[in-house]
Amino acid sequence: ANLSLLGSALNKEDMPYCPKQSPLIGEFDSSLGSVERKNPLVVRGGRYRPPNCEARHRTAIIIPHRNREHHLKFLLYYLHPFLQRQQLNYGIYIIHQDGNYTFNRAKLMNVGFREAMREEDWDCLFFHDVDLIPEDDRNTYICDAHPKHAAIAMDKFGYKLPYKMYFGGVSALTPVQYLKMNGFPNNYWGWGGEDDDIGVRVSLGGMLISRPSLKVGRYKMIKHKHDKGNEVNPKRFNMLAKTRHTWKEDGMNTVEYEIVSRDYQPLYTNITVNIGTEV
Ligand code: BGN
Repeated sequence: ANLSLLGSALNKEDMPYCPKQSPLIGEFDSSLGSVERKNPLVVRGGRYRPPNCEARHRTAIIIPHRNREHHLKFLLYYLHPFLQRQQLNYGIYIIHQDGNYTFNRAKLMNVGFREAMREEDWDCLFFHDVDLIPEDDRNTYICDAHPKHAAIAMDKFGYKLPYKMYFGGVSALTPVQYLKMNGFPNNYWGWGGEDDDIGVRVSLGGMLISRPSLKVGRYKMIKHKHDKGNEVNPKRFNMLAKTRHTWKEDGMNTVEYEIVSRDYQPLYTNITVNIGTEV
């Protein structure tokens, strides 16, 4: 044993110096082409199923999006291998808001729900911000008995929940849970409040919030400036105060939109939608 130790020590000293310039620099490449090459089992539309076993879970990832291509590339770079390590049957949907009118995250989620369920009998939907990267493989992208808030520990909040009712960032619901709370609100235009409304709907629908542990539900947020076209919504306080009266009249049962295009990219299904404007 001593001899072999000695041998390996000698070997180490025998090794040549690494080149002055590492040839590996530049290998980190989050371009879509490179992510495609790294994930050869992902098929058209950003779909995957484990090659050697029948997946126990079918999860759709719904990502509302506009003008954040740079974030999207990073998310796909991390998310595809992450989901494959979890042996899921999954699909990634990017719901792209057409035009320049104020962004509406929650309504885009409603669109994503309907359009994804039209294609496949998903048993769980993950509603995912484009700028959040999961840090822990044990944060499994499957649904629970209650609506799940997955992004419990984000770096921008010091890896803690910012407040008890916080439901933003990444959440997961089964189709039954989603419809029980009439989906998400359609009339939060601009930044803020819609996630709190969704949190209130969970309890109005007679459900609880389930969460992973602080250790596991960790996310890194890609830093960015405030988006143009997603101005802070000054009506959010008033709207939030009325959720208990409005949730049954506004949600999945009233969502109206027009699909502009649907194309099956190698790494995701891209749905561009006209969701109209505030009335
Ligand atoms: C809250 C926002 C959320 C946002 C979190 C974290 C509101 C409603 C007014 C009570 N809620 O304050 O939408 O996700 O901060 O940034 O603005």
